[in-house]
Formats: sequence, structure tokens, C-alpha cells
Amino acid sequence: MLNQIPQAVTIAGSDSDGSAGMQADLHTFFRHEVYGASILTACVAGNSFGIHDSVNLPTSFIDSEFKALAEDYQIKAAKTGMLSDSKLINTVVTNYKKYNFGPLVVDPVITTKHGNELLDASAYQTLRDTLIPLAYVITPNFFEAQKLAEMSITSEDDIKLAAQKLQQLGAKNIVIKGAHNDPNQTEVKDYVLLEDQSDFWLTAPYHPTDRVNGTGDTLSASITAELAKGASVEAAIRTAKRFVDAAIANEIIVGHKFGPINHWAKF
Ligand code: PXL
Repeated sequence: MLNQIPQAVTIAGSDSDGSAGMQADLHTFFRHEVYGASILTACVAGNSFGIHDSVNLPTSFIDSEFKALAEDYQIKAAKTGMLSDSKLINTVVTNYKKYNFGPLVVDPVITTKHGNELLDASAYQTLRDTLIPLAYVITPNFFEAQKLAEMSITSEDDIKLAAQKLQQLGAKNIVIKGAHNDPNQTEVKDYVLLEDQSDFWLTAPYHPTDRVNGTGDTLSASITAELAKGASVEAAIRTAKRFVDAAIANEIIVGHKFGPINHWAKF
């Protein structure tokens, strides 16, 4: 029967080495048995050493992508990834409001783990003012949480306060991803604050590997896929964490340096 298979869309940039961005999202949707559609916003020439070039797509083309999808598919959940500048953010916000693509998971991609800037400095306020209020779930990493909450985070109480500040900006459910930049750490802890004000920590072992490209994209795509299947937000977040942990623990050696996580991992 038409439209029986859960469908989700990633609104994101392409990463040419397939480790992050739209490609990581589509791998993730596939592994969750969710049909993946894609609205491309930008293209990045990247490999496991970093990002070497990028271009944005014309906003009129992004309008056409939204329209084409909305006219034919029944999208149950959506996520955003790289949105480069204010023009792209405004286009995505306008289109998301126009169509019914279900709950929105916002991965506020600002800076990659390796210091590549994926969002213009001038676009940061647009992200904060227009996209974040639409977020059913927002998944900042440690650095993005500090930037968006406009505070430095040095303790667990700070993380909780930052999550509250993100809720005040209009995001409903907050997942602040723990830092994993200390070779001596033994675990990674993410903090979750839900719309109903319940909160919890998600803890997973720290895996000492360089093969972690696409971790954030995969977490947010995994949450999106589970929401498209009708999972509760808490169940979606818990499943996503389990998937990402398995994908990091079961390393694959692709690319010379900071390679992708393993989307084939069993979870
Ligand atoms: O992981 C963040 C990210 C998102 N989107 C694109 C990327 C990257 C990181 O490289 O290339 C397109």
C-alpha cells in the first residue's frame, strides 16, 4: 500500500567521502529501515584529512526540492545538518513551515570536531532565532552547546543550565553530546532534557579511536529515523545512542586519518 514504509528526510550538505553529512544520514536511515529522502543544501569536498572546498546550492533549487518531495512522499520526520549561511537557514525555515514533514531534529552544525567551520559567523544569530525554535529535538555537541547557550561549560551543573537555556530558545528536547577529546577518559556522557522537564544522562564507554567522523550526524539521523517510525522521543534518543556506540566500537578502517564510523554495526 502507498506510503506504508516510514519515510524521513535529511536537509543537509553532501560530504564527498561519505563519512558525514547527508551520506551518514542516509546510511543511518537505511540501517533503521526507514526510507531516506534528501534535500541537499551544500556540497563539501572532504576526506578523512578534512574539508578542502565547499559550495552552497541556489535557494531556488532548495525550494524545488522541498516542493517535489512534499507533492509525492509522506515524510514523517525531518532533520537538518549543514546549513552554511543565513540565506540557506531562512530558506529551510520558510519551507519547513510551509510543508508537513513531521517533527524536526536540528543538528546545529557549526564547527566540525577538527575545527572546520561549517556555518558563517554571521549566520549564528539566524540559527538561534529562526531554526532552533522549530526544533523538536536539538543535538549540539559540547562546543555548540556553549556557543548557543552563550556560556562556558565546566561542570555537570553547567551542562544542565545550558540545556535549560536551549529550551528557553524554543527547542523542545535537548541532547547535549559529551566531549570526547581527553585520551584518559573512560566514558562519554550525554545529557538529555526532555520537554516534560524529566532529564537523564546517557553513558557509553569511551572508545580510543580516530574513526569517529559522522558521529553527530548519525546520532541525530538515528533519532529522526526512530521518530519517523513512531517511537517516543526518549526511546528514539536511547536507541540512537546505542546505535552510535556500536558504530564507534566496531571500527572500520576506511580513509587514512579521521575515518567514518561503522554503520553496519549491530545494535
Ligand atoms: O559532521 C558534520 C558535517 C555535516 N555536514 C557535512 C560535513 C560535516 C563534517 O565533515 O562535511 C556536509
